[in-house]
Amino acid sequence: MSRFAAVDLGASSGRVMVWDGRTLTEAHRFPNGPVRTPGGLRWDLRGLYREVLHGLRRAGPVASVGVDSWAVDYGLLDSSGSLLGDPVHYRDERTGGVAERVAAEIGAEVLYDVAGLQVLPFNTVYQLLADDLGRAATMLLVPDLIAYLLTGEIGAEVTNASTTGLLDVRTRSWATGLIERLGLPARIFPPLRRPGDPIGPLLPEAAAEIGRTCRVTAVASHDTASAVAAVPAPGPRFAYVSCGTWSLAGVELPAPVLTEAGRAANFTNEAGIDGTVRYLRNVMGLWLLQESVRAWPGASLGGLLEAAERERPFAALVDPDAPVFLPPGDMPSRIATECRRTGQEPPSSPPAFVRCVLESLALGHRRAIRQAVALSGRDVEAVHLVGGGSRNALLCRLTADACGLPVVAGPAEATALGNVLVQARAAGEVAGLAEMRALAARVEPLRRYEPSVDASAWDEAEARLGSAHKTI
Ligand code: ADP
Ligand code: LRH
Repeated sequence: MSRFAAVDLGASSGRVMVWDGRTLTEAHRFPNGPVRTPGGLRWDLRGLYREVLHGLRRAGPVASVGVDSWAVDYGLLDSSGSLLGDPVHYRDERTGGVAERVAAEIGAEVLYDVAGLQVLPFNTVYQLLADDLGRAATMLLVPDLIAYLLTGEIGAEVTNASTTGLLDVRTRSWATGLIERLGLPARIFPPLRRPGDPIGPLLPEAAAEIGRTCRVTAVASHDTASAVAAVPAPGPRFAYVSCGTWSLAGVELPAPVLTEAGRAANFTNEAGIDGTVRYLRNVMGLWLLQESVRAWPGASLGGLLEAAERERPFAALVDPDAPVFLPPGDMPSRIATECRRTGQEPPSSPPAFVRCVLESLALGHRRAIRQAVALSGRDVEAVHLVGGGSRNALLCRLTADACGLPVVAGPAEATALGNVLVQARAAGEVAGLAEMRALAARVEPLRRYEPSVDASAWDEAEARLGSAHKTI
């Protein structure tokens, strides 16, 4: 068995992981997050690239490396191939009002009918419309940008391209008609590549930094697509929550669902591997917890979660998807304001805030999964919760109770696993998606949480939250 490396850039941390055919080992982990600059909220691309090189140096010899990251964000290259500034962070405010303007001018249903994408204010299409593209020759999504720095090759991997809002969901090619209609320059959209396609060998400069060479292979470069590829489900009757900075909750389907009901519920049809569709909704995710913890100097996540276990259930609930939670900033005070606005006493201590966040998130998971099932007709018997959130036992238990379904937790590094398994498959060392999933089921012990028998408390909690909230 060859060794394969995954470069997996999450919104809160990046890592380089190595797969040897049986185990996944961490070679390097580093923090990631937004940087406030005079030019807006941005990602430190050069810093990230430096960490990637360092991680690949530590990874030792590998046959191939694949790169995945969070979706939607991009860098622009000029005609000489130089980067025009650091990528803008999707939580930057520059897209305020753009989605509404496009909906008024063209019609949200026109975009949905072509791309099948949920409306999130930061979808690439809205970012591009808010950007200055005058000097841009090429738009590269973040993983494609890292692959470009490593190899000099230009391309757009299709799973992540599906998060732009500009990929035709039926043909999986750039939606040229829509691009033209929106007045975006067709020249900036590079040729598409698919998971498993070879990208190229390392550039000599990159190989010198790493101390050896290898090839770079396209993977499912949208981190959520890689995570779903590594959901350790034995058959098709599963829902998933890919739970990290965001919770991506939904089902895997053989074809898109482009109904008006799905659009109204803001469900997305993102591209998965092998022509599958990730029919899901974004739930605000552990961002709510990360940003809360950031506001409490000296607090430890482990201690807070333990204390949250003992807090009174359902003391306060917020809609996790309220747009007010999207930007960075003081999260506890925003949660408290939301509680007051909805006639509830705000939590009075950090553990009480954590309890409020986790119960609210579990309700968000319930709402998304139940809607995914109803809108797609897919019958599910368990929820697979993968990603860093699978290490949060309280969240897993609350999600099982809220959904009324067993939760199977793990792997925590599903994204990196999906990344390396696609490379192993491209190298002919793994047979197909079913074998990938069987391997994913064996990398760490999976934890199973059975739902409590009495779901009435969650029905009441959902009724309390109401359905009239405006969500992201
Ligand atoms: P991303 O890829 O979006 O950066 P991850 O999948 O790495 O996110 O998940 C990060 C989140 O996982 C953290 O914000 C934290 O809430 C949760 N997490 C990670 N490790 C643990 C742990 N040991 N216990 C509880 N939660 C954890
Ligand atoms: C998760 C994720 C998600 C996107 C968001 C921007 O990391 O890729 O699927 O919606 O980041």
